[in-house]
Amino acid sequence: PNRFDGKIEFREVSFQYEDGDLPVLHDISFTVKPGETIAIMGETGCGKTSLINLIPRFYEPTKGEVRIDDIPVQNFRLSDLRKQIGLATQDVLLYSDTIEGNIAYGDSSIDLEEVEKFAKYSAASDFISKMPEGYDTVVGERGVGLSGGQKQRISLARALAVRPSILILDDTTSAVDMETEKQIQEALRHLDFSCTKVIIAQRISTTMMADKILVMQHGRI
Ligand code: DGT
Ligand code: MG
Repeated sequence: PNRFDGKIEFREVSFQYEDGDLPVLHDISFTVKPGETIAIMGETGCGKTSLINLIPRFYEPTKGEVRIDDIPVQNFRLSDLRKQIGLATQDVLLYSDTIEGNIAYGDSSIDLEEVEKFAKYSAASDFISKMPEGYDTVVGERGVGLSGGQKQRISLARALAVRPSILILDDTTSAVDMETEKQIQEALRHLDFSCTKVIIAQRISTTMMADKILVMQHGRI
């Protein structure tokens, strides 16, 4: 399909890393309806990142099944599955490239106007426009240094720029202040495309507006 409706379903999913000696996810079942926002909370090490990594199939469940739009994820071609998922990972990776290049990374057909729009959604446009070369500023290993919160916002803009039918944010606003975060939450609610959101966060202020909050402990909901 060109776009997923965005229903996500976990059916009794358990998962263990191949080199691990214990399962890190136990019997996880939940459903997210198309367009809903689900938040995942829980102490460090409880399995949040491991759980979301099963959606784009970075790993396969040891038991159970993950479905999107009622189809098991392993039935999609990997490229078809992944191009519909916008993911901002917990460890932000910026390429040695301009800010524009970093945001448009997922799609070479995105023009500057679009890039600016996604930067606005992610509350990054203000600090970008204050940089000496704006969107042409080179960042990453060989470029100017950015703060943790600035990097997170660029990574969020990149995840949005593919107009994903599923958006996954892993601790993506942990390093931004509360006021900026509020702007981001507000923008996420008014995207100009339909999108199911999976948001991992520590702060209740980030997850408060979700349709559903999963609280995890020791690999269980
Ligand atoms: P966070 O990000 O600190 O809030 O923690 P979570 O909730 O994202 O935890 P997660 O899913 O990274 O880790 C869950 C458990 O799995 C924890 O005991 C560490 C272990 N684990 C994570 N990644 C790997 C891996 O690549 N290999 C192995 N063997 N274990 C891993
Ligand atoms: Mg994590």
